[in-house]
Amino acid sequence: MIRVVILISGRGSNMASLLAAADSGALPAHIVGVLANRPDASGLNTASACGVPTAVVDHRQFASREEFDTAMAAAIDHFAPDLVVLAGFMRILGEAFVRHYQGRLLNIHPSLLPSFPGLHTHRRALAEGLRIHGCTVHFVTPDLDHGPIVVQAAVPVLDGDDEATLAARVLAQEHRVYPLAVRWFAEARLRLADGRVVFDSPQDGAAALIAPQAAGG
Ligand code: NHR
Ligand code: GAR
Repeated sequence: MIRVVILISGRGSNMASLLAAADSGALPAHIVGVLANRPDASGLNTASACGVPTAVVDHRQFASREEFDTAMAAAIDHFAPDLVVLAGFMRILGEAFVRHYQGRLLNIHPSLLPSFPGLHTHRRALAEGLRIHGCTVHFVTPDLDHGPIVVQAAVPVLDGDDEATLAARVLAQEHRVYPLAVRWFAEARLRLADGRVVFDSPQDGAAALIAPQAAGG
């Protein structure tokens, strides 16, 4: 089984979905550690309650981004992971860090990339009057939210949606696709080669999920 480290900044519901998948046997991976850049990240308590070791590397304790990145990488490498998973992790990572984990660093982003890289994606989707929104799992590259795409899930934007209702609809799909992507990686069906995503067995379109409720109306 591959060793996985999860990086969080807050609630950690995506982390919890991965822990649940690993616990149930649906995800053949050993989640060996959860790291946060904020001591108050509530997901740390969830991880501890599941018996997963945790650590905090508080970005405010470092004079520069590079020093934070170096300390975070040391804390990660202590767990000797095969895969590092960003799950609601809110610090931009530098080129040296990203290069160190090239091909074994995944992120989940709450938009259908390449639309809306960066922050406040649900607010921006509503402001643009989008009808279809969603989430993307991608390999992390130095170019923020522009790494090679692994899987996306789409949801409708409904009349009357606000940021909270739309975020919740997208989050439900995040909890489907992230365990799926990590499982493909764990089963060596997914890898990065020459900067491109390669599936070693055909995914039969499974890397494009349309939420069931999209069919209604
Ligand atoms: N780092 C690199 N190099 N490449 C990516 O693709 C990354 C990354 C680090 C994080 C997650 C990303 C997201 O999914 C991610 C992808 C934080 C910010 C941000 O602006 C933007 C995108 C993402 C994460 N962070 C502020 C910063 O100054 C801090 C914001 C805060 O603390 O609330 O780092 O959306
Ligand atoms: C998720 O929606 C995730 O996609 C998003 O934050 C939320 C974290 O929720 N990530 C980003 O915005 C990264 N900048 P969680 O902590 O409950 O998994």
